Amino acid sequence: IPTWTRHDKSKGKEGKEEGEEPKAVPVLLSDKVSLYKGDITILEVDAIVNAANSTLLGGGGVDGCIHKAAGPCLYDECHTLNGCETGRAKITCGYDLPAKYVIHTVGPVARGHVGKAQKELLSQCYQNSLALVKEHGLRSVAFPCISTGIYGFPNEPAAEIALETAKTWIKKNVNEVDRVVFCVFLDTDFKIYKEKMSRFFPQD
Ligand code: AR6
Repeated sequence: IPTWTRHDKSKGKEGKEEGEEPKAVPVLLSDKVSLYKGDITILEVDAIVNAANSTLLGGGGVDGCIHKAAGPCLYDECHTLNGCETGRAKITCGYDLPAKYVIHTVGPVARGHVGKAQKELLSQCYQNSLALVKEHGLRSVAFPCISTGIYGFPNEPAAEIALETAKTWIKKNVNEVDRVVFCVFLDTDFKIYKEKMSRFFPQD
């Protein structure tokens, strides 16, 4: 019997027949993930993830958008954090964002070349961000396509790593999270994720 369970929706409101104990059936991992194309700063989730740099003091890309939308208090809090190593993650409040928290992670610089070390570091970004979600009792989180902009990690392998890492983590921590959103910004990423999500998170 799998460790992740849910009530069977086909068995009515309470997920069970009259007088019957609810049956443990496997949770569909696809129920826990979403693909969204657009600006991550408008998402009303418990946490959005920022693709930051090791200073945590802002920059361009999604980092710039998040700081602009969150307001100057985000910078002030980031200033107290003493930076962040590549592959690690740190959490702050969300301030003026609809998201309650921002999880800042630092992706590897790839500039088109991906070796084993960069792949592992990118996977660590997702793992360490999800670990903070669990540690702080958060239920929903949205990820941008970490490292695939200014840091130049090729889009397709980056998507594979994001989906594989999230899948493995959700399987192990299925009761710890309600929703993981993959927030893509570019048409190319939307196409890549749409195709790959049905493979990593099949509907049945
Ligand atoms: N919402 C969602 N995704 C976005 C947004 C947005 N508002 N804006 C851009 N993206 P990047 P990196 C996408 O360059 O490669 C910063 O200067 C973008 O299209 O933001 O990890 C930091 O300070 C791409 O798909 O992050 C670092 O110095 C994805 O976000 C450096 O850039 C990531 O692109 C980090 O580079």
